[in-house]
Amino acid sequence: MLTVYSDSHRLQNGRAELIDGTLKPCFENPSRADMVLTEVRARELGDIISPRAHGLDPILRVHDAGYVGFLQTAWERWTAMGRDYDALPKMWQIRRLREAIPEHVEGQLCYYSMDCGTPLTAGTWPAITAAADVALTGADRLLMGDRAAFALTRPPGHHAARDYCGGYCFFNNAAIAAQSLRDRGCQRVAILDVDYHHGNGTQDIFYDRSDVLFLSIHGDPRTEYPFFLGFADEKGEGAGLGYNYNFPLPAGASVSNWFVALDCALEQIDRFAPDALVVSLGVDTFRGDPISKFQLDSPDFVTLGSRLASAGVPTLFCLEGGYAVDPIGVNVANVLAGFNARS
Ligand code: OKP
Ligand code: ZN
Repeated sequence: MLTVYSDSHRLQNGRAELIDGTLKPCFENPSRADMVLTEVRARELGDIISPRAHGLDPILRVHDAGYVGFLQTAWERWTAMGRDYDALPKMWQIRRLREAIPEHVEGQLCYYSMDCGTPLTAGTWPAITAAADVALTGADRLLMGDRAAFALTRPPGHHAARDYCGGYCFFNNAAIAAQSLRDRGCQRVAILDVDYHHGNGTQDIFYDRSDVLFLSIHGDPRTEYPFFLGFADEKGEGAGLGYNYNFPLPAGASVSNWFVALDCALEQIDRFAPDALVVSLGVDTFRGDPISKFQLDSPDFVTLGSRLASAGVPTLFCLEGGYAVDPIGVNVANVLAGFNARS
């Protein structure tokens, strides 16, 4: 399986996030991608190529133009005010506050953010456009007939919705790739999100559509981030009713229960008979993950890859979470190797 990788991920390098009441180094940092790339190389899983630039059009198919424009100009506007530190929002347009988009860059930062853990930095724009290109170049390969491709996307994307960032995500790489596959000939695309956290952004983007099936297995939002979405009764709306599946599992759920949920998801994917499958591949389901509470062990990721291959659908993997940095490379490579062995 081919890997698409860009060094530009390094440009997203936030300084700190608020953890347990104090500022700590960001969990979502460049070393994550370094570990994954090193392991993919060592295991000789396939060629590693650079992305091709696809421009903003495929991003604008998924994201709001005002939001994209904000991300493109925010750092320049932020620093023009004499601020040389990471931009983080400190309030939200919550109930009964005015809905108008503020003019001030700080107001806009608040308006377009879901949380305060997603630092907008000097290099955010080049990093997130490169990540979208990584995903889109992976999609190119499926359209060329490849059985599968791995888009080593960083920062991740699945919490980013049409018009907001959050959960370390700015552009929804998986959604951009899925939409691009639709626009270039695939009739039906399924997105399976196996990250520990619910893919609220991806769900939001495709919620009213029947051409993109979204399924997510994740920690129950009654106790886990992102708290406000990811419940089992969210089934889609309008034409999309019946094309959204959430499999929330209690924090601490066993590995066997996790794989039961995976089988349920695969059954729905089989029924949907997609032309392509996009996997939002978070490996923060690992038992040693510092911010998550599932129990998968490294060999379980081989099983995951193998089961995904059994769907028999051209598959694009997009990297999402995974914060146990030392084993992240092994865990991701295990998924890809398990897939390769079965396909
Ligand atoms: C991103 B992805 C930490 C709060 C949690 C957000 C988690 C984002 C996860 N005190 N911070 O889905 O892996
Ligand atoms: Zn996650």
